[in-house]
Amino acid sequence: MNDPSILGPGAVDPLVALRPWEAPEVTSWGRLPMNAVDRRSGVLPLDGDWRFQLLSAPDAPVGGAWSSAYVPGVWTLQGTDDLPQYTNVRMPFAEFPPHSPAANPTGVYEREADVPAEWAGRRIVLRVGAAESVLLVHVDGRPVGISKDSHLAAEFDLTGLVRPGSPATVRLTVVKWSDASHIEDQDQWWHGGITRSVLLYATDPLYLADVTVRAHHSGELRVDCQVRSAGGALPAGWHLTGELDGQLLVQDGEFDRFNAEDERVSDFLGEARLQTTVPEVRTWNAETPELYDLTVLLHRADGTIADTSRHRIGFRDVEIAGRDLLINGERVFIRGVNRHDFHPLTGRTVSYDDMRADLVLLKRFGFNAIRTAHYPNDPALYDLADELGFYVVDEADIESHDHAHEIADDPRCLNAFVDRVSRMVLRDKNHPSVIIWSLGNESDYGANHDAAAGWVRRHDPTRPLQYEGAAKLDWAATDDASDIACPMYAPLEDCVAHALSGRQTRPLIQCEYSHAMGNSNGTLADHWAAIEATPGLQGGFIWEFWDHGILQRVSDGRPAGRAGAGLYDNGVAAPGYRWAYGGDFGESHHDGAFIADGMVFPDRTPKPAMYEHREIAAPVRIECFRHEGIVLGNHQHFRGLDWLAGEWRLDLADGTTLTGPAELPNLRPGETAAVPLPFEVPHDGGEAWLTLRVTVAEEQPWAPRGTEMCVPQIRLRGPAVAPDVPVDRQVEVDGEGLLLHPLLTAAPTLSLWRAPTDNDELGGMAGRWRTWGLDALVRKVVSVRRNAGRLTVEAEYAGTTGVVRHRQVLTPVEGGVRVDEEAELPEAFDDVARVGTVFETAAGLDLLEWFGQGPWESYPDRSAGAPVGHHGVPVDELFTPYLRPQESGGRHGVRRFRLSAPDATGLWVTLDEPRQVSVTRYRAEDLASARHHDELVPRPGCVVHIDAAHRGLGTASCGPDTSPSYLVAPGIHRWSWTLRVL
Ligand code: IPT
Repeated sequence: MNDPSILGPGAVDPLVALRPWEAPEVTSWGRLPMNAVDRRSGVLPLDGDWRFQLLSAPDAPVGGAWSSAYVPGVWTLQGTDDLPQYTNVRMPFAEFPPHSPAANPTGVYEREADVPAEWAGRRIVLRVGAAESVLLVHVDGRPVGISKDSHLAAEFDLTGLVRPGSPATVRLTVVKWSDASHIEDQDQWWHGGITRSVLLYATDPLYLADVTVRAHHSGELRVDCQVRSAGGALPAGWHLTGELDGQLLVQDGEFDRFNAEDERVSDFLGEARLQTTVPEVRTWNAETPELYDLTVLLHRADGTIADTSRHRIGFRDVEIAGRDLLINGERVFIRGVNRHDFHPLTGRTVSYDDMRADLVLLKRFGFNAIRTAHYPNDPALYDLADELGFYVVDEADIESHDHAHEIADDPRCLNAFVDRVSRMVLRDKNHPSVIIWSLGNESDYGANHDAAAGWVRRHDPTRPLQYEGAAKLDWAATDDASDIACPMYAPLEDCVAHALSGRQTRPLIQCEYSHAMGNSNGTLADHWAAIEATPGLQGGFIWEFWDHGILQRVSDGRPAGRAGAGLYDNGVAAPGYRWAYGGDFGESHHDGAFIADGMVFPDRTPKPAMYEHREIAAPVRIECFRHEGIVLGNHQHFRGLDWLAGEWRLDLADGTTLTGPAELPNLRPGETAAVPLPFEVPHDGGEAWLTLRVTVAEEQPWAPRGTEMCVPQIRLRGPAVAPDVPVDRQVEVDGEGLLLHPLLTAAPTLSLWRAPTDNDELGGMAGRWRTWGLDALVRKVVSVRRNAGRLTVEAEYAGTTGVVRHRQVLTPVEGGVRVDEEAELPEAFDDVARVGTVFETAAGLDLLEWFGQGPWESYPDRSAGAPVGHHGVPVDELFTPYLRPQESGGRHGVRRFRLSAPDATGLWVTLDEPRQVSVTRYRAEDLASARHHDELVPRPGCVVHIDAAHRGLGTASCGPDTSPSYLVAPGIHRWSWTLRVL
């Protein structure tokens, strides 16, 4: 980056000469200390188009040809040839730490900043919101500073370097690969650029240097304010005041001076306190996030204001008592999710509105906690978490996954560890939402962690600290860098056993669990049943919120970037576009679709697993049905039920639905009460289900009135059996014993396979199925026997390592044909995807109506969120467009269904008992052979699966498989169904 135009001929740039990209000891140079003073007003924003050039290496010469790049943004999504790359654990380059590759894309950003004339005499500061991974700063050709730590801001004092009233040339050089990349080895896309806003601000030379708020749920408030003077003593009469929701706070005592009281020391660093006790304080918690406005004012002797910092604060306490994590003395459940800063068009640059939309969605789906995986998130995220109500585990930007062992104990990285953790704490300490600090992710455990832990425990004793890498060595240890046992993907049985062992010493809250890759999150409800029933277990953080698909043009493989706005809907990219995952940008070194493992699609459309979570987190639940009525319970920690409204719905098997208003009793948290039903339950009508539809009654900052919060349900009556009446008619079959039917284009045959889910593939099941030949069973008819109107077809389905005997008995019944089936699986097929029937229908049957669980997709081990009822969904909307096509669209517990054309013709199927059913436009092999959704060609008719048994989904792509009760056993399976024409 030797640039004679600004440095003079032959000059060597000292920032480049230092080669800071291969110097782990150098975490910064010239960078100001991190602090929590609010600098949102009176700033000069420098966002927008900057002159830009991409060098091949940080020491390559800067040329004369400039293009432009938008700030904030990553250049990898802005038309350069340096494209995004996805790797998980392994580094994208071969060099060992602290080295980086010689080919090292380096972005040079430059623009003029018009420093306001009225800033004369003031202290002028440049803030770069975030840059990855090394930032070099020059102003008017002069070196100003260096910063690493890609997800926190870097500030530099430009006073004396720039002239108010004149433009200054700001150059920001961003080196993509460095020693720091080795400790930013998170499971996400690699990008390069400036990802958060750049601005200038000015202060009085005597200014607020930091503000530390301690607000307890007792109402006690202490605000410690540091004041610094950049070149003078504190003049007499200068003082602090504060305002708390309009109430005046006055400075308590004199300034404590931190630096020498020696006349030769010309600057001043001191601290003073504001304090008060708020009577009848409204405390902060994630359910009722009460905030107070606090303004800290630094006054000159004449009372004029020299500096101001505004905060929204919450009165709350976090403590660990025994093995319980308490918020304001309450043991709360942590219903968390891991969230990255992500956007499908702009990468790691996220807008305030996008972050707000993330959090609003999470609130509506019952989440109350976020782990900022795996770095400090955009500052606005914490403001939103304070306001909307989330418990935040704030995580430092440290993940050295590929070289974890060397780095955790490498003294050259000691500074980086302490720097990254302490800067996060200094920035975020005043947020009531932040309840736990995290030392980072997947970085082994070494002395560098203990150093950082020591710093945090000294600086902020008001919050616990967690680090998975420390606690995993012994969940019961009491002397490591973690106050919480926070495993990842631990088997549920191990968590329960630990809690029951008598050895537990600290809360157990999984930092990652229930890996949401593709069609996943099996057994989530079982987890929560155990968590709620087991003292010592308090919840966890689902991995993760986002599918990080980048919107990509299919024609040339380029990222759509900001021009892609609006080119997606309902989780699906517009024609000509797709959601890119690892490998789609031509990378030879990548980890494929492992980047698509979220609860929402890249456009934030919720996946069906979100509804599962919503129900598991239901604030109000039906406990049981007793003579006196339905017993309801309040499952919140702090709130009554007054903000909610309810409506009863009764679904009878005969299709009758009754509704009526529900009076929700104003229960305190943990209370239950019986409530009457507004209608009589009819005495007959077979199966009967009662559902309470709970909605928001009082508008919430995150939900308008009427937003559905949960649909708890209870079965009031079991099914009544209505036998089919055999009739005297013939059933038609072809020469192979396959049913002939005018509406079926493929006759019902046996199916044991599904398009492998990501869990099936990565958990090894799909490989076994292929070895067994389940994806290409060869059917051979053995016998066709007719007995009166009834036809018995015996067949064998041969895989490569076993044969399945199958019998179909076809009986003409009133209105149609009854199909009784039996399949006998050899012992060798001890874990198949499904045992059931598949057939295909003629085109035109586009609406599915069913009585069973819905309306969302559900599977045997993920069916808590889909209530039983009468549902209707167009066939095209039944399918969930997981980024890598796979088994999708299933509905659990289906008792009967109709598949009809707009003129109401079609077919009608009743099942012997609640079964797993799917109706899509795709055969399993169509799905299994596609890499992306846009490659799928919908069939005109429907592919219908009716399963006697369907394997659970589990989470084996990263973590435990489904539990044994959701596996499909070998041996004999029987099922029957009746097909009628409408
Ligand atoms: C774990 C990581 O912490 C997380 O970043 C993500 O990679 C997740 O798994 C899987 O998607 S690490 C894993 C090897 C246990």
